[in-house]
Amino acid sequence: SARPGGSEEPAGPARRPRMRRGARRRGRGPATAAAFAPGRVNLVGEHTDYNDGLCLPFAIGLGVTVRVWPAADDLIRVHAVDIGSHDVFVPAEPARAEGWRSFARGVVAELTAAGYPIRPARLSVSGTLPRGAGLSSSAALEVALALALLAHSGHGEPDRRELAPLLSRVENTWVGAHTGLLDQTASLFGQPGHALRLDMRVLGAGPEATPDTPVPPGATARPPAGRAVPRPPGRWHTGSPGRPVAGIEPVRLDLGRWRLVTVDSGARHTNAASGYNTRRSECAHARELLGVASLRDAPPDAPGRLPEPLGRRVRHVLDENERVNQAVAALRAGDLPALGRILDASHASLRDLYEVSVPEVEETVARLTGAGAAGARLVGGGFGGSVLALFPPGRRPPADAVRVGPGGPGRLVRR
Ligand code: GAF
Repeated sequence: SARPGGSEEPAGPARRPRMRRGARRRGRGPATAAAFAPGRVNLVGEHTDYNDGLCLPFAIGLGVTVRVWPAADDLIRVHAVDIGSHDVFVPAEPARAEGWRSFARGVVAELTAAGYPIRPARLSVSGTLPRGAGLSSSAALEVALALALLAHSGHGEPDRRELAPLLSRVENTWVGAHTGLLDQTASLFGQPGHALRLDMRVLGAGPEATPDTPVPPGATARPPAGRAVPRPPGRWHTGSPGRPVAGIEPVRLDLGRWRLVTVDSGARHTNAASGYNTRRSECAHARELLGVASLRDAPPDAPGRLPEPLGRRVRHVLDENERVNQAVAALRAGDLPALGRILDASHASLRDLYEVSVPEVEETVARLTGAGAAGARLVGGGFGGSVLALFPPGRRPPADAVRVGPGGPGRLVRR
């Protein structure tokens, strides 16, 4: 979600979609690298990623662009163009910082710790994603930073399976949001024309890979050694369509004359400061009481064996995994009315069982349903952000709706 890190995070507002060309030219000469990374919409499968579960996101056309120039000194200087803010730090040892500054510092620190030292640089960050609107502006920022900085520092195309958990550690260790891998995976692996059915157990994004609880300052969280992640043989896939990746199943998203739109509820949120981390701890507590390593293994009668609210939380996770499979079946059958009903059911569950909705989101859902949406639900971590809605032919979405469709993955772009 467009989330952790707070209101200052440097992806630009949606209403100013154009990049500022001045930043590119301001006497700096050609950039040595530039990368674009998209935000995402999750069709269904919310709060399942950190429970070893299933998700169905697609990367969207809006995103974040990072440009890099050589430095004249030993420092990294970041210009967040859209908010007119700056940061300066030492690449070998970034100190902690608040708000949007934690992202670049965290990405540089985690890449360095993983064996990819980052050269001094001047960076500009700009974008088209609304911040804090549930469309994953944070992950887009992390992915664009990583791709641009790796290219600038001569490391070439990374193993993207390695990159997703690394960037999730930035959220966890530097930003303080104990998120899973949904957003980074969507931004790194998006495929035009497709949603991605993600099996987080195979991708290794479960409770072990991304910690439930705060990581001590200065420590770098590592996935446990020896965790078996099935990997396809051969050189790593760079996000180009058609290359198989274990745990990622592209599902054709053919909407015909139907439309998917998002509407910003106007309620800003950050995962670090919302109830997100509490939900995650509740799932950890439920696992403990049930004696299972992950909620993917929870038996169907598990909700009834737990005290509330844990029973409701687990009921949501189990049903939501099931809804991902139902949505895949509906898409394959071209049954868009069924997809609409699945969106509604997911929203009801997020509101009543997982309890992550807020009044502004409820008003937005009601407005979209009133306008004729076949289904509408909050998207991302909740506690604010955007609502996703599916409109049948002949029904007009409200004026503030933004049409969304599946785009490509984060990538190096022309400088
Ligand atoms: C946020 C998190 F970043 C994701 O990891 C995921 O948990 C999502 O909320 C809820 O599905 O976007």
